[in-house]
Amino acid sequence: MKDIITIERHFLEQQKLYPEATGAFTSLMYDIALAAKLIARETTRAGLGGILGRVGSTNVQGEEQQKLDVYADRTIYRMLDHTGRVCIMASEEHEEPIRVPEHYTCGSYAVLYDPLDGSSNIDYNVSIGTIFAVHRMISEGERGSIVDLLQPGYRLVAAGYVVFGSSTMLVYSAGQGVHGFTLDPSLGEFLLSHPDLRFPDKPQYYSVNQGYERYWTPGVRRYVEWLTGRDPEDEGPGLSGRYIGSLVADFHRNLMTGGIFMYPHDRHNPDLPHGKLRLTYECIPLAFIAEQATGYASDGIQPIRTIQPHSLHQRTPFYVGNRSLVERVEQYIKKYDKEWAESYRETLRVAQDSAPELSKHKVQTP
Ligand code: FDP
Repeated sequence: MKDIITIERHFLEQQKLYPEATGAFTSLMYDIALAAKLIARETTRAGLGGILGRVGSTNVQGEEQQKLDVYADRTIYRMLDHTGRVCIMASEEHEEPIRVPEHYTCGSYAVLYDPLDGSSNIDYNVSIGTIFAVHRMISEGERGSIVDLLQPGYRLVAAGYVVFGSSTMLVYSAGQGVHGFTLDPSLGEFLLSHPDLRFPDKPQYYSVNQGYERYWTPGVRRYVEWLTGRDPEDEGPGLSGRYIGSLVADFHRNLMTGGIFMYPHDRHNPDLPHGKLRLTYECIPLAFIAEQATGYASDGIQPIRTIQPHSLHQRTPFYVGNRSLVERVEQYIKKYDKEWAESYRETLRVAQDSAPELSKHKVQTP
């Protein structure tokens, strides 16, 4: 019989690699896995339980919240708030950082999460996901602060996502490669199904909302022409397109097949000149996983991992996938979108400089 490795066994084996470990991190990962199981139970029952549909409130991004978003958000919070392992949290569904209640002790980790990404797909039975990021506390004091949450990606301790699809998978990295676990519903256990995941060398797919093509800057447009074999000067890889419109699902498929996911800056929405995706909740954790799996993530001009976030809900252009494909888009933007790149760089610099609470803790990029 093949050796069955439960997620618990895997975490405990990983812990042995760090003789100084207290076990707090291992337990935190296990808490997150338990939250994932609870959310999976609700997502699979959603159609039956009448849980689908909109709650009616709107979140800080101006998006309508749906019942499963609320459930996922509360579940993750409740699994983490009382454990003594976390000092502060932030969720894509809340404008402000989430404090650990005063009557619970705080631990040394700051956790950010997007409880249910791709939520516009919920009503249509399309895959959705949860994304999480774990930082070590760096602020003074005991109960954590925004500074702990606004750390650049290269300081991450761990990150992961759960994809609720034809099966539920939890994929994570704590800096020792990327490992995927599939939930066996009959056992209620995540079992190691995809150890040491890496982007295949030969990519198959590109994922972008092509409906916005008319708003793209020349660099992005020419890059996609190259990707799809339409550049007369350079044949390119001629990739096939796949876009679910659910970041976790698109990212996951590309990790398994090789490819690139992109949500570029565009010019059609003055409120979102830097794209739609959130740096802290979505892009930093997926960038960490991508790099652990031999890939790369960029905002078009620099690695996502080196960006100092200036606010919790900051948006960023996002390109992630096989390293060679992402580096190539940086070259196109450098060559054809100079003006955009300069103004973007300047906006970022100004925003970072005007985040006073960060100045004391500003860290050098590696
Ligand atoms: P959603 O709005 O459904 O939550 O981050 C938000 C996100 O989904 C991503 O999961 C997805 O990749 C993207 O937005 C889809 O946006 P478009 O509909 O603009 O393509």
